Amino acid sequence: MLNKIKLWKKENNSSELRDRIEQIKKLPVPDHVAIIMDGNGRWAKKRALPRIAGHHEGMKVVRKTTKLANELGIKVLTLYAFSTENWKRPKSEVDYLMKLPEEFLGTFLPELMKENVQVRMMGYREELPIHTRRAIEKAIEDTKENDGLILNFALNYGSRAEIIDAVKHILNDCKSGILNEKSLDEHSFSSYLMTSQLADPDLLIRTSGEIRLSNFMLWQLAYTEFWFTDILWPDFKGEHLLEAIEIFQNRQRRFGGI
Ligand code: V0D
Repeated sequence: MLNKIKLWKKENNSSELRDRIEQIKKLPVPDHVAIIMDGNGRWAKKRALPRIAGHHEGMKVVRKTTKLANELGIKVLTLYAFSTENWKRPKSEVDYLMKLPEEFLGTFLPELMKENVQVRMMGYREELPIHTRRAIEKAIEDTKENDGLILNFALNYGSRAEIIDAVKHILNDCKSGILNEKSLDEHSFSSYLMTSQLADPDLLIRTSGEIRLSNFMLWQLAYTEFWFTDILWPDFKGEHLLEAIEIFQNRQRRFGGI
């Protein structure tokens, strides 16, 4: 009996979610959603589990979020998985984190292929362990012809370093005559960033209650709508993504109405 009620509840919830998805799809959906996936360590601590248990649970949420984003017609999902600051964490935690891309892709790459998802990465690849880098580069190669959602992992990424590198590259191109100083503007500057082929994010989500950017996409977020939530990343569910998008759509509507 209890099982029957649970099953009914589950089906009822998912049909409720489907209705909500259909409503959302009637209005413009953000093309590019970026997420700072914070709160994995805190989620684990609350349950007296090691931090890595939170990271592992967070990985499963990446899969579900990707699936829903694809279903909603979002074109790009950028996920902040590892910052250039995260190397300061205990070596054992970093070693575990660096195994997650392989585990994720080992489990979900066939599913991503079936869903036509294209995997990309932005960040400093050279500093990643070779096993991590190989797994990611294989996934990028295997999915490069897919024309559905772009799943863009920010991994060993830092925005200030990205901007400095762009400036250095620009100075070099000016010196060698590839670029004319007078033609440098916001548009041409953007083409030197790691996001050169991507539109700027329309919506930024940060979980776990911190209200800051933490060196994430400083240039690209200039006009982005922000949505912050206290929900910890491993607890982030489809309903939360839908809530963020509904709020985004309401803000757009008010903005358009003026
Ligand atoms: C831990 C929450 C998927 C944030 C999500 C190395 C912290 C789970 C990936 C992943 C991490 C990265 C690249 C790729 C495929 C999957 C991932 C890291 C951390 C940092 F091509 N989850 N995930 N990478 N966590």
